Amino acid sequence: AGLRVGIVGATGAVGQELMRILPSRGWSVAELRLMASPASAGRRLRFGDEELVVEAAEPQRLSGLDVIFFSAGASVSRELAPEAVRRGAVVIDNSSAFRMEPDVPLVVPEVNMQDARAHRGIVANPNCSTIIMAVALWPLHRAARIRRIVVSTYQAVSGAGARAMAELLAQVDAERRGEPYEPAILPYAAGARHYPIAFNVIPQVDRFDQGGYTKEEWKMVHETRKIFHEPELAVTATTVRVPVLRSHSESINVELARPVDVDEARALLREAPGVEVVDDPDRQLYPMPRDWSGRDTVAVGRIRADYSCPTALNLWVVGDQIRKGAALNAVQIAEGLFA
Ligand code: 11C
Repeated sequence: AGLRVGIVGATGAVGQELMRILPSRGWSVAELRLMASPASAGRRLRFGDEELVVEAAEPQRLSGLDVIFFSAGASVSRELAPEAVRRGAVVIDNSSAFRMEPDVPLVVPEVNMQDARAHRGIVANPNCSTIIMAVALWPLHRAARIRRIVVSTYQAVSGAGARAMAELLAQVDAERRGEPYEPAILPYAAGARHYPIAFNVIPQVDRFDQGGYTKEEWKMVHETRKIFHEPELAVTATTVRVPVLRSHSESINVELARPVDVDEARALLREAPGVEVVDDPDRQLYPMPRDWSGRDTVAVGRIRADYSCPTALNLWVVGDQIRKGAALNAVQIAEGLFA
């Protein structure tokens, strides 16, 4: 018999991706229960040959399931994930609600799957920008210990959800028609100000937090330290939203404990699980978000010596934020637990 699976947030971008990924990876699903906000209850969604009705996420609907993927925001997870655990399910939580709780594992399977096995009901899925960076940097850390990471992101609107993707397309249409429009979602929906993302770049992802950094920037610092088991690791981030529909890109400068030349870095990354090297300047080959959408791996290119520092490298890293940055990573965690 297969697993009884729940998805809370089934109508969102990540929920929809989960529904595509599960059958494509050969999951045998005995039951799939789709849940979302009351506003989405009653919607019908296809899963393989079946049409399933979305139900409102409520405590009693969390019973009788083996694994529940939560992707409906931190407040829903805070309210319902502990309830799901009490009712016997393992929760893979895509929100930020529990990531930094000491007794909740924060897991990128290529890096620290062993942490997931010590769970007490909830396993947290990291932030998308963090996952993409962690997959690419872990092989370098294992081989030559990272001393410091300086990262700038180029994040697709998909990170802000399906509504932000629709907003970018609508703004491009309005711009072409020369019509006025009111931005409503980016940089973050609850914010006091919203800016156009069409033909623009917004140096703010999520709300501002301590020290003039955004929450997204702090997530890249704290989550990377937890996943790598390196509580003192030096990480500094600038996170930026760009008018790309899907897949995040990151420019990373990484300082190591010993010199690693470009050939060694390429070899380490080529052998690493979940990584693909696309790096041939002579043929103008490097990863781009358009090419990497829908793919499972994290791509690394533009691997260069940093001539300003003998132990540092520059990398360009691209990953599908909805897939490896969210839904696929969650599914891989579940596979590691239930295989
Ligand atoms: C973005 N990284 O691109 C964010 C979305 O903590 O799971 C994911 C937020 C999170 O806007």
